[in-house]
Amino acid sequence: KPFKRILLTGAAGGLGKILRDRIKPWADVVVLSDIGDMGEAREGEEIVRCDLSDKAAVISLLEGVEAVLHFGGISTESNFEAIMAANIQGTYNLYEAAHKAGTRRIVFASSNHTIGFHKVTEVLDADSPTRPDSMYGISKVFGEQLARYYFDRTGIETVCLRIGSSFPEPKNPRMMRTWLSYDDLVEALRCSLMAPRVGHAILYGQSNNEAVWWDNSKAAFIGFKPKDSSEQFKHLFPDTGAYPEKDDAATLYQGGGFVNDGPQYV
Ligand code: NAI
Ligand code: 15L
Repeated sequence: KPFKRILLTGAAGGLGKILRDRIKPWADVVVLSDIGDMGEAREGEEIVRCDLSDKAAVISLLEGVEAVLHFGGISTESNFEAIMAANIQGTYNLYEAAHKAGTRRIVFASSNHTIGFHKVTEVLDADSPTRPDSMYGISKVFGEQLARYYFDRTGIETVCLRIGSSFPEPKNPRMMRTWLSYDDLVEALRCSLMAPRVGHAILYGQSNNEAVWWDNSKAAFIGFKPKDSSEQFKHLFPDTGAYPEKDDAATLYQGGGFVNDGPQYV
């Protein structure tokens, strides 16, 4: 197997549950971690209940870990204090612990909400300016920048995977653009872990959908070629011919409803 020991944070979450079995072929031991219940450890697994905001616990969690899939944290908009503990303090703890442990590579589950306030008429690439649409999105921008800093200072490599919408199927017309199938998610992670050099990279996590907002050509060295397409779900969202209201923020911006979530500023 390519690795002796890898760590999946957020293992009790929606994506963590899917990834748990799919990443097993990549390591002799997969360490699964979350604050939530992960059930019993199966063969080749170790389970460590750990709050990412607890620095001492995260330092011992990383011991001997060669690579990390960092999926733990708050995954939608919330209050800043909660996001600060789980996503900002938590991701800092992870990088500091990875540095101490000699971990070589991290795949950071970043999000399209780092760029959610770009309009749906724009096409973005890895160098487009961030434009977060929420405190949640801001925490992911922090994670991406932290990863860049740790690469420049310590050489830990990170692929920041800006996941679109990774669910069994798209739930609305927006997700026809942003959908990332579970198979393509696993392939993006495999490529991100196995590519010989990744440095600090930004990779958009989207399937091979018909209409897309994100161009991955600047991350071609990772070799990610999505195979699925949201077209198979086209029948779920028939075109009514009606145009969205011109002031409907959720259809004007790539972040969709996130641009309206949370506190309103007047
Ligand atoms: P989820 O909310 O189902 O899973 C997140 C997990 O992190 C949960 O099991 C939760 O208990 C754990 N967690 C939260 N705070 C923690 C803390 N302080 N310490 C330890 N664990 C903690 O979310 P999902 O959908 O599985 O997403 C996983 C990751 O991927 C998240 O980081 C999310 O931001 C990111 N992502 C997911 C997308 C999707 O379409 N599912 C899209 C973009 C990003
Ligand atoms: C995310 O970042 C969230 O974690 C996920 O629950 C979805 O809302 C997704 O973005 C999305 O934009 O569809």
